[in-house]
Amino acid sequence: IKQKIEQQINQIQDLNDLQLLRSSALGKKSELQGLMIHLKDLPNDEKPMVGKLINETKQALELIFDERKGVLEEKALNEKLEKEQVDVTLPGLKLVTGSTHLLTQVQEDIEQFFIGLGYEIKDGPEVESDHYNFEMLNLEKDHPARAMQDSFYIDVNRLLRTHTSPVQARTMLESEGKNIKIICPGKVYRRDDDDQTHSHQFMQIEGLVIGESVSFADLKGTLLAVIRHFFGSERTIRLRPSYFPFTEPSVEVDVFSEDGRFIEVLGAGMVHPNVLKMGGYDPQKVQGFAFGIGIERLAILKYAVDDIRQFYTNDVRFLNQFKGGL
Ligand code: FA5
Repeated sequence: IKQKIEQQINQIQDLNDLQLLRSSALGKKSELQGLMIHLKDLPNDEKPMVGKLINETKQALELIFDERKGVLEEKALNEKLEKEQVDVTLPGLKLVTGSTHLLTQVQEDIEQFFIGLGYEIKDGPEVESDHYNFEMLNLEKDHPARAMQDSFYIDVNRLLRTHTSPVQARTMLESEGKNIKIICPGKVYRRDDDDQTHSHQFMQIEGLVIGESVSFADLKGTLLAVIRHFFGSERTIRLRPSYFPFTEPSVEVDVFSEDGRFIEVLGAGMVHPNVLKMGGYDPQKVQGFAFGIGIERLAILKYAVDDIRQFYTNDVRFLNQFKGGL
């Protein structure tokens, strides 16, 4: 019996098969166990000897099973190691990662600048009411200046906001007469014809400061500081008088481009007394300044981008140039 089983053991190549053989060779229904049962039929003087022989055979087989198990386990481990071997000299796969869009980088840079000056960041709805987008900013229904910002209306009273300035009105009402120092970045929409510097959808960063003795000099200093921060002190810039119904006086800032012309980057001014009043502030007691910066225009001027549409066409060859951050 021992020889027969030993032969079978040595032929087995698989750990599962070995386990099966072990139960059939040594288990309850095995030949050896059958002999044990028949022990009682033997003459008394033969019983101890035969019993001993059966037990010794069992023990010897256990050992052989264990040994074979060890051999097979080692073989399995080696095969596994062989299969999982890593060739560190193979060329790697190139991982293509995304990155922050240039416009977001510019937005975050300007945000950080204003956070450093103690401004809070606000948010406002892109679908806005006519009331906030125009009326609260001193542009009644038939005001001719509404034509300055041709709009996408959704119904009679709602439109895609044409600028981030409605957030001024919302913040004033929320603040209930307290001092204000906020910026609000976001998307805006206009029925402008797309060209190199105009898009029907673009981004602005609104700013609003209200408090006692806020002056035009503060506005000028703030605008100069943010423009110098972004473009450096070498860049030629121009402050030019302008007109907005919600500020008086009003100005615009132009930055000199690489191709030799001034491009307008922002509108600003001292908050109009009517706007302060509608927002719940007394123009006799407090003053305010506000500005609206075009984010695309900043990026165009700093990186000599030749066409605003480059920002929206998602050509990775364009986007990859700005992967490393500002
Ligand atoms: C306004 O939108 C005013 N709300 C700005 C303002 C805020 C004035 C607070 C006073 C106080 P304007 O239409 O000029 O103004 O737009 C502001 C800036 O947005 C422009 O200087 C320009 O940088 C950018 N901009 C305007 N139209 C477009 C366009 N179609 N495509 C890309 N950028 C634009």
